Amino acid sequence: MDFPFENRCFEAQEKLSRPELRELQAHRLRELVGRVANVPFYKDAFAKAGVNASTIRSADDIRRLPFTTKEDLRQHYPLGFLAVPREQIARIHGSSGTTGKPTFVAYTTQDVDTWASLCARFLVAGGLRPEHTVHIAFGYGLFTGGFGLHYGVEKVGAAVVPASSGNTPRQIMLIQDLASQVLICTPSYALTIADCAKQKGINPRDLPLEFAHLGGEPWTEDMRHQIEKELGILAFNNYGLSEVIGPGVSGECVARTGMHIQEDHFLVECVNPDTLEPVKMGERGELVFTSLTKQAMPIIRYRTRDIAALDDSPCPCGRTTCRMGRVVGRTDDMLIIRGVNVFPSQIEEALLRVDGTAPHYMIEVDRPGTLDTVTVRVEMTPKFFSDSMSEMQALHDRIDREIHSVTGLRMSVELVDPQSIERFVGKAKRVIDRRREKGLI
Ligand code: DLL
Repeated sequence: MDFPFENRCFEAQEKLSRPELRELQAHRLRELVGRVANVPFYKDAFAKAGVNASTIRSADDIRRLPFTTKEDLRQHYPLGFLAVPREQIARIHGSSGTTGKPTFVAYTTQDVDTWASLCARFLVAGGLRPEHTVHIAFGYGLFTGGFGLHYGVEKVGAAVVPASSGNTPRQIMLIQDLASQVLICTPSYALTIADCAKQKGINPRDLPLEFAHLGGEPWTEDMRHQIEKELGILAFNNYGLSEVIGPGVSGECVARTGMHIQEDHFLVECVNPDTLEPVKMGERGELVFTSLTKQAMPIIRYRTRDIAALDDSPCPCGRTTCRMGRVVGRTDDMLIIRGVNVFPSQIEEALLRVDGTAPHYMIEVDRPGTLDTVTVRVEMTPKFFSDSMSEMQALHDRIDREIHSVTGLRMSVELVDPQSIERFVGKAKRVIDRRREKGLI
């Protein structure tokens, strides 16, 4: 499908020459180091490393600065990383911690405005125009997805339908009745919408949607094809995390060859998570971001735990910013099964290669004796479900082979009824690790 918009809408800072960009980054980094000098964590860390604003001469000097981890943020709960007086805070969001308390992030009025502009930028890069109506099905709350994208869409001048999450049948009614052309949510929720439409007897391809900006969780290229086929749309990927700003860190342009990182605001590094040394351009590593322009709670060298590769080759769209590939997993999501490293996304990739399965699955890892076991429960599509036993066995064997070829491991595959795996309105949860519950890892 051809993208229906020309792609000439970008800001000058998205196409700086590399030396110009590095100079701007150096300047902003120097200012940043000065601005956070009174944050207790950075004050101590800078003193230990013997750095201050005057020692920052180039963007490469980032490597002399300390890393910041989620644990550091937890230790300074709730707002110990604040770099401005409390009265300057205009907004507080929180990251979706799976356990315990959230990690809070604060914004000044100017931060909120910068954030909106960054979201607007990637939305425009992926085709959003003022004449569109945009359905946002991200939760509005502490999570940065809803409000972040909301203000971005407003900045572009398009109409927002702030549907928030939940009640999928009602979401479908809103999309139909308000004729939204653009959908904003997680990739898994886009599929839930397609599923629910089918159950209501509506062909999801007949919905008015033309394209979607999806993010907030890992997904595969096969999942993109599935979403595009089911809903008859183009699906764009965008990435971000609360600690750095929220959505707006990077997003795909119409060329869809990786997500352009908004490098005038974020300095990116890709490091080996064990040695913390930079990996070669194009190699996968852990992404590390420094927020160069945030005022309320800037962060230096934040270790995201997200594994992806960077790509600095020219993009046909004309933007000169470096792109990041899909996040293949998180260092803390990586399963070590009988000594082999496996990301849930590899299992998803294998499942989506097999016709007859739906992209709804759950991975359960256990260690009943001394060996790890993995059970992959995967939904069959309704058509396959009604077919003969021998066809089901063949389907089972195909999945088994694909998983083995992608991961190198044998896993036990269970085909389950259509609609029997839980659907998620926010981020999908795909893994249950009983070993963790039993205190074995
Ligand atoms: O998920 C921010 C966001 C909202 C981004 C909406 C895009 C759209 P957190 O809740 O802090 O913030 O979770 C951040 O989600 O470290 C990644 O592991 C994951 N993530 C976000 N976007 C993507 C993506 C928001 N496009 C964490 N692909 C990050 C893969 C993603 N993983």
